[in-house]
Amino acid sequence: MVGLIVALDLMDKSKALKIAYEVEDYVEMIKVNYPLVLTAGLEIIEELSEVKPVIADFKVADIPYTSSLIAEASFKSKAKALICHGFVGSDTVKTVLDVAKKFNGEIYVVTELSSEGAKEYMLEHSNEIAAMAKNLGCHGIIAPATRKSRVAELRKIVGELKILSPGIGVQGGNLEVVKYVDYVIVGRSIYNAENPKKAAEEILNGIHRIQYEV
Ligand code: BMP
Repeated sequence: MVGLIVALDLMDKSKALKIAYEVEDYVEMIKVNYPLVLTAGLEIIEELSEVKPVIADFKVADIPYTSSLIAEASFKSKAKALICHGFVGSDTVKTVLDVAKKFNGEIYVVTELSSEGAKEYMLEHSNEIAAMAKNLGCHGIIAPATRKSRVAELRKIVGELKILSPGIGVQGGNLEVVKYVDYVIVGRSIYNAENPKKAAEEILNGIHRIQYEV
């Protein structure tokens, strides 16, 4: 069954915690990124972990040594998973994966961003990045809901690896992508909604409707 991940890109710790508890029945995981961690501190990961497993979306993109420290800090803070860029190459990805293994954690690799700029440089190597993530034994990839046909292609490359797909709603992607993915990541359409709980419920219902369409 395709699951929903809420992205809490908020700059207000109490609002982030409030929304996390409101949507907990509808989401499988919570994704945090720099906006929240830079304002609320790394401890927010542990606090949100009380609600659901947390993915630290730090889009790691550094030399292996520095990346290993970022991974270590993330997993020590109780992150279940860490997102790493793939364009940096296999040495960095392998290094963070080795750290993840020590903590029983997971690594998800960005193939191509959901934004337009990805077409300038990332798209050209996205298939190779996906293959690298699979060959190294990563847990999955991040692939753009804004380009459904690309996600279909990436699915063929990664096989059983998990695909987490952002870009639905404000970025213009739609739920049709659920045919190729394991999770959709949704931020603003949930946390900016008048009723985040209802928004999450509606998105999850939409996911199930499309998933079970014949
Ligand atoms: P929103 O639904 O508000 O557009 O949020 C999408 C989330 O997914 C953001 O946290 C963003 O950083 C992340 N994301 C993305 O949008 N596209 C990508 O290619 C990779 C991401 O991690």
